[in-house]
Amino acid sequence: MAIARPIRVLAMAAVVLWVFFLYQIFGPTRYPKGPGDRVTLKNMDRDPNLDLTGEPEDSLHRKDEGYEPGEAGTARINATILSVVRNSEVDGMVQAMRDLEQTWNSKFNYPWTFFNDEEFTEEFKTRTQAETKAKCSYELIPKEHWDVPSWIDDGLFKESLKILEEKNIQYSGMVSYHQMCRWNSGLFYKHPALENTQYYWRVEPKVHFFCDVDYDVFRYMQDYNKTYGFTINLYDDPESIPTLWPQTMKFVAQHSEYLHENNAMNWLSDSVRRPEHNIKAQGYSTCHFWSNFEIGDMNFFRSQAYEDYFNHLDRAGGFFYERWGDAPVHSIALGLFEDASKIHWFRDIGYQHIPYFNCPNSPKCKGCMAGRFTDGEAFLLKEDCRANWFKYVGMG
Ligand SMILES: Nc1nc2c(ncn2[C@@H]2O[C@H](COP(=O)(O)OP(=O)(O)OP(=O)(O)O)[C@@H](O)[C@H]2O)c(=O)[nH]1
Ligand SMILES: [Mg+2]
Repeated sequence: MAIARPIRVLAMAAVVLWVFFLYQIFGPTRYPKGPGDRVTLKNMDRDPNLDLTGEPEDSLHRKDEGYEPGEAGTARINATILSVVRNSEVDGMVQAMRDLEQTWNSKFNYPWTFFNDEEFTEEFKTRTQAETKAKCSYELIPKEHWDVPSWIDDGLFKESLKILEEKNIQYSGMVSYHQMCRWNSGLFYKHPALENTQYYWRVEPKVHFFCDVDYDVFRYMQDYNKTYGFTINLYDDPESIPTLWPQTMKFVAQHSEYLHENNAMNWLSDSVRRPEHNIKAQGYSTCHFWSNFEIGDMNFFRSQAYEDYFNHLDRAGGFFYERWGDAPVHSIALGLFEDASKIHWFRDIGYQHIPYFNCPNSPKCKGCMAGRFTDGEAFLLKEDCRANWFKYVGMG
């Protein structure tokens, strides 16, 4: 039976439209391509990772200056790469080590220190040590640093876990996740194995490093008087920290002497961008340095200000009754008690912890796309808080 031509054309058009419609829904996610697109970066004219990135300063220490493994490495300063990790994550740890050794540490041979709440297995030790010429140490976290503290009410904790899980707060149902966040917040730098160590670089299993870094990053921190370095700057889930800011304000009211005159309060309390986050977190923007990457000076955490702040938070119970993360806790303390000019964006260190990247535009980088913030769904783009850091503090 012959079909009239107009009907055929209409049917064809319907098929084409249908295919286009399916492609829009199931096709690849599109990302901002550059200067014209400001989905992520409302306050930024242009993502700085699209600009060519070099090293941070002229005077830097290089691998030929005495960084051989062992005693011969006299140029190394008092620093370690560190990781708190489970035996079951050995594959991810080996992969992360391989990336960091290849891009940086094989030139400088800084020691690795691994922490665990259980004894490390022989397999873990053998496989990680095989990835580096540097010394690896394997440390048990003392029970009194890891256990849920005595003042946490068991019944209230169990009830809180249920509520947190109902709110779908990631990992909030795992008691160990709460313990890990508390340990990373206020206890890691008190481990006896770090007693004589000042600087640390925190690494998690499965993270990636993309760019050759050809200078001693720890020496950079020391020489240029930096306290803390980050790569990724994010919004947090306000539901995980509803009383963190009110508790912080209570502490600050009692200890205004700890506020630094050049603090980053504006970044912490911004309500212009994502006002609903500020409201839910009761005055906190929720912006934080993503602490799975941190390069820091432990003297900051060992200061009286931080000690008092951590103890105040610890007593308030929010590591357990809520799901306070070490990222907002470190970030709030740094933002309030430290000179903001001592906090450094390591824009030249290409980095990924799923699902976010710091990906500079540099011939030293391989395997990540300059300026890409996420390879996840497009809705994640709004989690980027770098724009506010640059707006209120700068790019130093
Ligand atoms: N030893 C030990 N390490 C832990 C435990 N829980 C978490 N960790 C480590 O703490 C770090 C953070 O935990 P993750 O599970 O990566 O938490 P996250 O980064 O918020 O979540 P992901 O997105 O799944 O990576 C990682 O280095 C883990 O290996 C634990 O119970 N024991
Ligand atoms: Mg992780």
